[in-house]
Formats: sequence, C-alpha cells, structure tokens
Amino acid sequence: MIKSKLYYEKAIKLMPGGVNSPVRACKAVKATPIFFERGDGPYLISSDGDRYIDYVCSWGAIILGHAHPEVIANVYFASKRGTSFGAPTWLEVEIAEFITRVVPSVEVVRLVTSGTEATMSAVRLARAYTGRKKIVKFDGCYHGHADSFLVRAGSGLATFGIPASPGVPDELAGLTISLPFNDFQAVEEVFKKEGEEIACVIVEPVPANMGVIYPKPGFLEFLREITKKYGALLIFDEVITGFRLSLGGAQAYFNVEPDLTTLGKIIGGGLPIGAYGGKREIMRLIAPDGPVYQAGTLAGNPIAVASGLAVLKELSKPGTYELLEELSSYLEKGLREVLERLALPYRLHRLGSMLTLFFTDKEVVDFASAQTSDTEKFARFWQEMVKEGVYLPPSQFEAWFVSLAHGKEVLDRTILAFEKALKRLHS
Ligand code: KE4
Repeated sequence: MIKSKLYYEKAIKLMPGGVNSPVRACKAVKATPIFFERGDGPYLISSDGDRYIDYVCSWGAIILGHAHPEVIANVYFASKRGTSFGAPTWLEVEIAEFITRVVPSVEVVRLVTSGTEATMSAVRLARAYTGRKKIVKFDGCYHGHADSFLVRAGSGLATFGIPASPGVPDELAGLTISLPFNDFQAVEEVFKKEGEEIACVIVEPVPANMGVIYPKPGFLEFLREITKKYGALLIFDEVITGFRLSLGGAQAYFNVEPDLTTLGKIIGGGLPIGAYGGKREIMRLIAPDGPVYQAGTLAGNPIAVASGLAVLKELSKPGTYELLEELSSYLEKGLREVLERLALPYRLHRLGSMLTLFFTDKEVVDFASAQTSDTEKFARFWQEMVKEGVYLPPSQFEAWFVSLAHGKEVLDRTILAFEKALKRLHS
C-alpha cells in the first residue's frame, strides 16, 4: 500500500487527520487509511491497484453497486446541462413525487444536501411545531453532527445531556435527553417526568451507528404511542434505513408511521443529498410557506437528484428487495456456519442488507451491551480481512452493507476470507 501511505503523509499535513470525515482515518482499527481510485460493482480499487470487496458502500449510500451504468448515464447527461442553477428544476418535482408516494409518513418533503442538515432541520421543525425545547435521542444512535445530537447521556436517567464534543454549549446539550435504546421503562419515566416539555423523539428505527441493533418487539410502536400521548413528534431518522430495508424504509417494514422522516445516502446515489418530510400540517411551517427557516444553495442539486432518481428507479423494479434479501441471507448463513465451525461465540446481527459482527458473547440490545465488544480484536480482524481483499467499515460500531452487485461468487469469497481471517486471529 505504498501509494496510500505516501498520499496519507501528504494528506495529514493538509486536512485534520488527513481525512474529510473522522471515521475514514481508520484510527479505531489502527491502520493507515487505504486511498481508493475507483469503484466497480461490489469492488473498490485502491490507488495501489489492489481490488477489495467493499462492505462500506459509502456508509450505505451505494446500494446498486459502484458505478452503476444507469447512475453514471443520468449523472453524465444531467451534468452536460450544467451543474447547478439555484432555481427549481423538474427533477426535484420527480424525486419529491417518488418519495411522497412510497414513504408512508411523507406527504411533503424538503431536499437538503446531507443527512445532518435533514435531521437538524427536522428537530428545529419539531421544536417550532410543538413550541417545546427538549428532545429525546438514544445512546449510540447517530443523527449527524448538529450540536443538539453531540450529547452524552447525563448521569442518572432523566438528567440532561452533557456535551459529547467541545464547542457544544452546555445550555444546548442540556435540552437533549439521551436514553438507552430498547429501554421502555427509561422512556416511560422521562415522559412521566417531563413529557409536556418534549418536542420530539428522534430515533434510528434500526440503529446502525452502534452496529446493527434490533428494535425489541413493540419498542417502535411504544415510541409511537407515548409521543402521541404527550403531544411530542416522533422522528424516524431513516438516513440509513430509508430505501435500504424496503422501498418504504423501516416505517413500512415495521408498519409504524412517524410524524417526520429524515432521508439521505441512497436517495442521492452517492452524491450529496438529504431530505426531511412528513405530514402537510407539520411541513407547512417550513419557509417560505411558514416561519421556520431552512435553506441551502445546493439543495435539490440537479446532478445529485438525477443520480438518486436512477437508483430509485432501479429499486422500484419488482423483485429487487427480494434479491437483496436473498443475497444478504446467503452471506449471513455462510458467516454463521463459519462461526459454528470455529466455535466462536460472537454475535452476528443482520436486518435486511445491513449487518454487524459484535466481538462479544453477550446479548447486544443497546449501546452499553454493544460496548462489551472487544474492539482490539475487531481491529485485528479488520486488518486480516483487508489482507484477504475484503474492505469492512473500520469500526466495530458500524454496519456492513450488501449491495445488489454482491453476487454469490463475491459472497462466497467473503465467507472464505472471513474463515481465514478468524482462524489467523485465533491461532
Ligand atoms: P451525513 O450528514 O453524514 O450525510 O448524515 C448524518 C447521518 C444521519 N443519520 C444517520 C442514521 C446516519 O447514519 C448519518 C451518517 N452516517 C455515518 C456513518 N454511519 C456517516 C459516515 C461518516 O460520518 O463519515
């Protein structure tokens, strides 16, 4: 990886950690980041010319596989018409029509340019709509880097949040209450105590930012009911699960309808995009219809939207999600057989085409239990998988993503690599 090392030496002088997003620095896996030049279907090709089977998939944004011809064609022809006008285009109407048609809770949608913009705008809207200031999130769930989300759970249950990053004012962090995911009682107690002051609950319906965690049966329905009871809004952050778990996202998969939904990643086909939406009655508060301000120079950018439309068109073809499920369950089965053969007690979670192997023998139901994982062992495992030509997210607390380009031959090679990596790890 000569070139990657050379590029990294230059990069770290010019950008914080040599990267434009922290997790890419591969600090959690004690490795020099690999620099990539090209994606091709299920593969990434590095600057050193090495080919890897990719399970990062741009953190979930790539679901058709890299450089899908329909996406490339749409981007090419859109860019020939110019890259940005700062004025409405028909493309935005097309994608808004699609999203509002297939995502159950969304009647009106606003496009932005990242998941963070989507979630921070949705929270501002919830605060405006309810006239309340407090928000509830869950430990280990990540909603982007807006100040209100960079909050650690306060000591004790219902005390206010503590800044999880310098630069976040205590006063603002204090308005965020962070609770253990899947903890019915903790949510009940907080709402009993301060429900009338809570503007919203924001949740990843299937958390993927602490590794993939299953919502306990009835937990999402419970959040739906308790927010309704106290007049708070329920926000499903579907930046990852949107168009990943089904065409209608997690809300369709679990049949639980939030008040607001945030989207990103897949709807841009790998180009910068985000979106938030919900019932007309709520969204009508957004400027210029209403007084809640939110804006963006490149929001609804025609190239990003053209890219996203190509992906959404492919995803809406009959049999697509059945194929994705078939490929993902094939991979899961193969990985489980290896864990059984090697008598390893690790916890493998999979929902749809996202999965995580927790290096712990404990049941993983929330962030605290996910943190019983041996991150040192994960780091060595990650490095061994790289040696086998498989590129996994460089953190124990992320999800591996299967794309429609990950055919059986690629999955078989992954399963073989998995066995060899674990054998070396445990030799
Ligand atoms: P962006 O601002 O990064 O587009 O989206 C923020 C966001 C919001 N909500 C959820 C559920 C998310 O997962 C994310 C971003 N995901 C992380 C990785 N899991 C992005 C990767 C990174 O930070 O580099």
